[in-house]
Amino acid sequence: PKRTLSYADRAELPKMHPLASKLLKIMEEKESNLCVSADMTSNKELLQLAESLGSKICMLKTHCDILKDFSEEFSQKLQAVAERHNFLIFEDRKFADIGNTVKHQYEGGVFRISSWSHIVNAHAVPGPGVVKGLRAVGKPLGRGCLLIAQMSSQGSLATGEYTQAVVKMAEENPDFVIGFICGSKMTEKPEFLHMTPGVQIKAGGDLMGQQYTTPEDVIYNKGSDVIIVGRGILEASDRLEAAESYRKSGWDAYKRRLGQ
Ligand code: 6AU
Repeated sequence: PKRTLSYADRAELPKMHPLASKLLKIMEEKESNLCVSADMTSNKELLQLAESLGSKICMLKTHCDILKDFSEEFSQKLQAVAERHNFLIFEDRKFADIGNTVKHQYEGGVFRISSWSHIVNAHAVPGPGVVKGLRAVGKPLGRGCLLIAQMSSQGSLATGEYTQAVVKMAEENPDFVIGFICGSKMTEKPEFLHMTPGVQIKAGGDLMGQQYTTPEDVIYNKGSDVIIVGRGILEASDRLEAAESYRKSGWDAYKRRLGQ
């Protein structure tokens, strides 16, 4: 077992970011470390998915720029579903520009991401200015950010020294950076959350470089905290049944990690 503290214990740590603490409490309460990647292309489909899987997940991840009919009304409805089912919203925007530009991309434009998404992610490639820009918008709203320390895709350049520099950037900005997108545990500091995409019940990949590992491997062997699952659930004939099966696998692996 790579981590001995429970999600509930970590939620109470004095230096824990309030948003990360909220997520950990949701995870414990719903017995779910599952984030569904809702990669849908219409508002209606996405809202239906959020409604039907809401009870199984701690977080719902969106790509708002693949929705053909995104609207403010949609984002309000999504927030209402998230409140009703008690999950957080994570817009997978992968910001990667200078501080001043990401500030505008986060706050404004058509999507007004900061107004509805609890969590966003960013590449660290521009340097700490990217965090500064996002923080200027997100911190007053109680939002949080994940830095992309590693990627699940084949041939990813986010490795080695780059990954280590991302971890350092997160540790230097704990008032806004709440964790990582990564394949395995990046830091011993229990305040940081580790979220891992590229998860399916069977290891493998797709035709465009995505690589999959299992919930058990991610949570038990690699010491990550949250599994992010898209097509493993979206392409199942019964999505609810698939979501329950990922929830259970992720939770069983977590219990095993705790030695229970
Ligand atoms: O389960 P899938 O392969 O259908 O979907 C995985 C989801 C997609 C990707 O955009 C995203 O996870 N993702 C990310 C994230 C979350 O930042 C990083 C990464 O390295 N790999 C990855 O697949 O919506």
